[in-house]
This record gives sequence, C-alpha cells and structure tokens, in this order.
Amino acid sequence: MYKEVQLVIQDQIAIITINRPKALNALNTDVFTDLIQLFGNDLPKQDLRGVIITGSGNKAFVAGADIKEFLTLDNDKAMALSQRGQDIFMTIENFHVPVVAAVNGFALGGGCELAMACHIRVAGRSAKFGQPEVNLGIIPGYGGTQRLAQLVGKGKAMELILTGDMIGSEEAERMGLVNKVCDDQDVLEETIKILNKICTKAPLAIRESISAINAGFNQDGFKAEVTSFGRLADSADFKEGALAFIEKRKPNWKGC
Ligand code: DAK
Repeated sequence: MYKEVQLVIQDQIAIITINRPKALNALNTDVFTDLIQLFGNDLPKQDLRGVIITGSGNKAFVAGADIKEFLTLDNDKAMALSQRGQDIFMTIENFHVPVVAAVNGFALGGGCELAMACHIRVAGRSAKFGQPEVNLGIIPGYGGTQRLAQLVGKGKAMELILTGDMIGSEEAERMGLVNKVCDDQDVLEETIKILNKICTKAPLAIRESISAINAGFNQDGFKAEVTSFGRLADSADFKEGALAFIEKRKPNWKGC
C-alpha cells in the first residue's frame, strides 16, 4: 500500500517507520508521497491517541533528503518540492494528536527537519543530529532555518547551520533540540511511555495546546526559506555539492 513507509497501529498509536535502510532512510519522492497520503488521508480521524515516526534499522532515523534526486532539480522544481515538503512538515506540526519522533541514529538535514516538525523528540544515546546542507551548496529547505532557531535559539541555530556540524544526542538535549535521551534499544518504549502519559489528559485540551503553541510562531520565515532554496537550486555549486557526495569526493565550490 505504501512504497517506502510501514504503518502499524497498536493501542490507538500509529507507528510510522520510514523503510529505506540501505539509503539510511533518506527522504525521496516516494517517502513524501507516502507521508502525504498518511497524514492527509489514511490515519484514523477518530480514536487515534498519538503518532510515532521512526526509521528502519539501527543506523538512521533519516539521513536527509535523498541527495541522488537533487541532480534533476532547477529553480522551479526546487521551489515546488520545497513547498510540498514544507506543507507536509507543517501538517505534521499541526496534527491534532501528538506526533513524537523516535530518533534511532542519524537525523541529518531533512531528517533533523522531520524530527523538528514533530511535537516531541526522543533520541537514543548514539543518535546524531545536524543540518549539513552547506556541505552540498544548499540550505535547509523543509523549515529547518525556522524550527531549529525556535527550538535552540538563534545563536546555536546559526552555528549548527553555518558549520554543518553534527552533534550527539546529549548535546542536542542540553540545547533543547531533544526532549529525552535514553539507551538506543529503549527509544520506542520511552516514546510510547510519553504518549501514554499524554493520553491520560483531556484530548481537546491536548489538541488546543498544540494549536495555541504553534500559533505563536511567525510564518514569514518559512516563505523566505522557500525563496532562498529556489535561488540556490539554479547555482552551479548546488549541482557540484550533490555530485561530490555521489562521487565520494570533496566539493570544489565556485561561488556561483
Ligand atoms: N541521500 C541518498 N543516499 C544516502 C544519503 C542521502 N542523504 N545518506 C546516505 N546515503 C546512502 C549512501 O550513499 C550509501 O549508499 P551506497 O554508497 O551504499 O549506495 C548508504 O546510504 C550508506 O551511507 P554511507 O556509506 O555514507 O554510511 P556511513 O556510515 O559511512 O556515513 C553518514 C553515514 C550519514 C555520515 C553519511 O551517509 C552522510 O554523510 N550522508 C549524507 C548526509 C547528508 O548530507 N544528508 C543530506 C542533507 S541535505 C529540499 C529541501 C530540503 C532538502 C532537500 C531538498 N527541497 C526544497 C527540494 C534537504 C536536504 C538535506 O537533507
């Protein structure tokens, strides 16, 4: 039914697993189509208590957008993709029941952005977070410039996005990027525990809390991110960044 994700519903909690372990669960077009189908249509409207998003295997939550798809992008396609990605991440962020990311390994680029679109993040001790887009000649295009600053503050967001550095889960927790760190093998169990606690509270109050918290954040920055991403997709460096990754070599930046 879905090409690249698995859905299991148990005790009214939907567990969505992104299932491309050989590509470290990188987000390709099919993953986005599946997520849009799930959050837009298929998840039950009634009697759902929460949603968990996780990655298949024990190495990665999601290692970013699928870099191998980048080479076909120009300005128009990139802006359309960015808008589609932002829309689905926005749907997750505004979902009526809590969505928790169970981060089991690398959460990089679009993977870190997906985790940040969730309401809460639980990470295994060996998980790694980062926005390495500058290594590829791009910027975060799925809301990362906005949500990272919202979660960790402007200074730390600048540092992480401009250096492209990866950080461990404990540092991510200290910064406020992660809510809870636990042993790798306990990530799913801890995530379910948090959801079970939330599920004892008044459902309407939970829904309105999500809505009111989200209402406090300005949407203009998200539009600016789409425009910047589109401009970069026309640059020579954008193609060079993706090619260098695929050819496993250092990029040769031209600044144009
Ligand atoms: N895309 C495609 N394939 C990937 C991938 C990715 N993001 N990450 C890993 N893989 C693939 C590798 O190519 C490799 O495939 P084979 O060579 O075996 O065929 C396989 O997964 C295993 O990876 P490694 O061999 O590299 O594994 P290591 O343990 O050595 O390294 C790593 C793990 C996570 C450090 C490394 O794989 C890595 O650096 N991965 C790339 C991380 C990254 O740069 N992620 C992308 C960030 S950019 C957009 C908006 C937003 C975005 C894009 C578009 N639009 C508006 C259009 C977001 C962009 C990003 O996410």
